[in-house]
Amino acid sequence: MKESNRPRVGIVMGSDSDLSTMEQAATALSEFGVSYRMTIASAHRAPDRLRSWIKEVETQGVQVIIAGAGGAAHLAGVVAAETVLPVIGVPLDSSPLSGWDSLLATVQMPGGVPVATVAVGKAGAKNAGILATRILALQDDTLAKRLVAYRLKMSEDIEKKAKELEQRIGFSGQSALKPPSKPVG
Ligand code: RP5
Repeated sequence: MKESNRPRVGIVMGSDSDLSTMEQAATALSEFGVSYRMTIASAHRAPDRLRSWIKEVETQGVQVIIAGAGGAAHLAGVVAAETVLPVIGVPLDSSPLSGWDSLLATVQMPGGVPVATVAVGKAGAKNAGILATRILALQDDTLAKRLVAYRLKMSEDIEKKAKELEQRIGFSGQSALKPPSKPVG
């Protein structure tokens, strides 16, 4: 495999129904220019496939694995049991319990088998991509610079939105943010 084609992050999810959420992780990685490989490999429905995918991406040079699953979400934990690469777990809100089940299943790992668990759902998937980039940036100055620029842009965006809001309301200051007073009667 050509060096430029080597994936640096592996993304795995338990089902194709997780894709619309896990795409957020892929988008974040793409924005920072981080190459990845993405697949579906359930811990429960296809454990052999999961095991061989982990071996494959390890051989390809992947340095961080992001695993997202919903319900009885053992995916990230099983990945962490099969590799010594850092594993980021994304609990998905795909079940009738709205992600409480996957949050607890992903975060409550036994000592010795760490999974860095991010927020439930889309924000978690996005943060998983950013966190993976931060891990890679420890040994990659270009990525570190992109992360600094990203953080700066976030705060500039807030500044811009605050100014727009203050202008729309007509004046700036604390009172602009007060809720309207209750109607009488
Ligand atoms: C989990 O079960 C998957 O990660 C998914 O979030 C959930 C439902 O899967 P499907 O029944 O939609 O395939 O293993």
